[in-house]
Amino acid sequence: MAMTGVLRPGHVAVRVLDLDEAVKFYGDVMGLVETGRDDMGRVYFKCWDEQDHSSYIIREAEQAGVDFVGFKVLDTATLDKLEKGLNAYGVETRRLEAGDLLETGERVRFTLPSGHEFELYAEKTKVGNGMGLTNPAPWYTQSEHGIAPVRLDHMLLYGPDIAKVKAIFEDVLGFFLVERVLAEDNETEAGIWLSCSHKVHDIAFVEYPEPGKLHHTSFLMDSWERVLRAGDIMSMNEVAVDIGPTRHGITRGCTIYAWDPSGNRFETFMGGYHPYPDYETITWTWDNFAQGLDYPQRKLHESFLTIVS
Ligand code: M3P
Ligand code: FE
Repeated sequence: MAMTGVLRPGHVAVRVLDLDEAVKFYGDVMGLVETGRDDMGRVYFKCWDEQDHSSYIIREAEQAGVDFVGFKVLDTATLDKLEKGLNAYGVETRRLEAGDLLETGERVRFTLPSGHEFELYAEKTKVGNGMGLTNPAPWYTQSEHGIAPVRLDHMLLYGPDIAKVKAIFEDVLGFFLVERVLAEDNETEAGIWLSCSHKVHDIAFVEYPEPGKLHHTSFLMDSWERVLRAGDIMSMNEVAVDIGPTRHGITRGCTIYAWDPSGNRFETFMGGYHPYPDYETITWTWDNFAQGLDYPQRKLHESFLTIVS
């Protein structure tokens, strides 16, 4: 697919209850690379194979959860065009100045009907993946440190009015609907999986009465063995695991879900398939949702469906 508009999830800013504990967890257990700290007390991380400065940003707060999600767009002309498109669609935006987020250009911020703060940006300093651009090695020490996901993959957000959220993503931001889960009425969408790329999803939403909630941030692993190794590392470090290792019916992703020490759920994920924008949407009916959630066990895990941060 020729990718010319919104490229990918670029960063997510998450609140943690104890910064030192979180820095240890994300640095040593998750194996993310710390790339900076700012005067607002935020700590910046990236996954080992990411080229841009940062993708996972934490700050200490009274409550866990997500502050904002940022998607990278192709260039500043695209940023301007998408901002105009949002405004014409009735979505109010504001600009956050370059440098407000370390090594990141101007951001166009808006609030989704689901209550999430969402932003687009075109520029972030490229720091490289540590292996250079000439005759690079396939991996290096950082790729073996801790769980060591390859990159930030997607996030699942819970909030109200996902039909309106879907309209913004489809009509203005150029995403397409890859999969959906229907509610008990077999008509209303209870969950939507949206892609702006060749990935099986770049972001997903589940209908939920409370606005602005985080279900999970997902990190890409490059093999099923690496997902199992992530599970080993979780156990060695007494990380609270929610479900898995297993496979979703939805997206066919292979996965483990666990919580960081503050109660923010994360996913170590691999697999799925590679949809094109002309693919037709796959639908999961309510009576089959247990398979959608956990294909081998066919189980509606209570904790997975009810706990958000
Ligand atoms: C994923 C995924 C639900 C399924 C979630 C699926 C909420 O997180 O990565 O495909 O049932
Ligand atoms: Fe996921």
